[in-house]
Amino acid sequence: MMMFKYRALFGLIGSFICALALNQPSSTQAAGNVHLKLENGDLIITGDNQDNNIIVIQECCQIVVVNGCADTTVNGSAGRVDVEGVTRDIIISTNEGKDSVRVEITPGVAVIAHNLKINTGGADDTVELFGVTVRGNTQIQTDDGDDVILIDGVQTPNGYKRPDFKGSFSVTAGSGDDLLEFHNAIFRGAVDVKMGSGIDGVCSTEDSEFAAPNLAFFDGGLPNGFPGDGFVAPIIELPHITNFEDFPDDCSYLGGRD
Ligand SMILES: [Ca+2]
Ligand SMILES: [Ca+2]
Ligand SMILES: [Ca+2]
Ligand SMILES: [Ca+2]
Repeated sequence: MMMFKYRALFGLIGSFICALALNQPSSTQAAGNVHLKLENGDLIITGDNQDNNIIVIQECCQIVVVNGCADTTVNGSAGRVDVEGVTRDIIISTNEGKDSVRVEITPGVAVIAHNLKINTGGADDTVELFGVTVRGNTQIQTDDGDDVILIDGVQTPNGYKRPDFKGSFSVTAGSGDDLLEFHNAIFRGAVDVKMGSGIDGVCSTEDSEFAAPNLAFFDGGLPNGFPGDGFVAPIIELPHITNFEDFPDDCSYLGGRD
């Protein structure tokens, strides 16, 4: 149940409201600094070893906005920085600390131009992708810690906007009890999800589309005994779902969470 409540609270786009990271105790303040660099059309966003909390918004054309949330600064200052000339990848590395990264786009006018790469490093991190369209490949890596990856569509003034991954899509969740929850997404290329060690969960409610189901791989990883990794409502036609032992009805039982 927690996941559904969470989505209802934060599934709004363009609000510039900074989310509290799901994994962080409410007493913990996000902090630290992220540094931005534009290199050959790639926007490179690099966090430090503190708990970074950012929202990255692909706006019209070649503009990407990076918002620092809570006490996280961007290039040393509070608030937002607009980067112009992002013609290729968005590459986010937040390093150690309990990081929270949300990526959105401005519906109707914006597409992430090329690849989206996110690496949140060790500790318990949260990654959210809301209503994004990625023209290239999407790579999410969360390393150690109990990480949460949430992907969903958003309501916009022009209707519902689904996440749309036009290239390949991969998740490497690493050790720890991780959760990947995705809804209403369109996966047009290969999908490679590796949840790693720990009691992990994958939650989908059969509302996503896979254009190439034979190229979609979901691997729960270790452990192989009870209770094992869980997958809620795996889409019937996906033939490559391995190392999942538990198929509960409700996402709230996944990822070692109650
Ligand atoms: Ca960090
Ligand atoms: Ca992590
Ligand atoms: Ca794991
Ligand atoms: Ca596992």
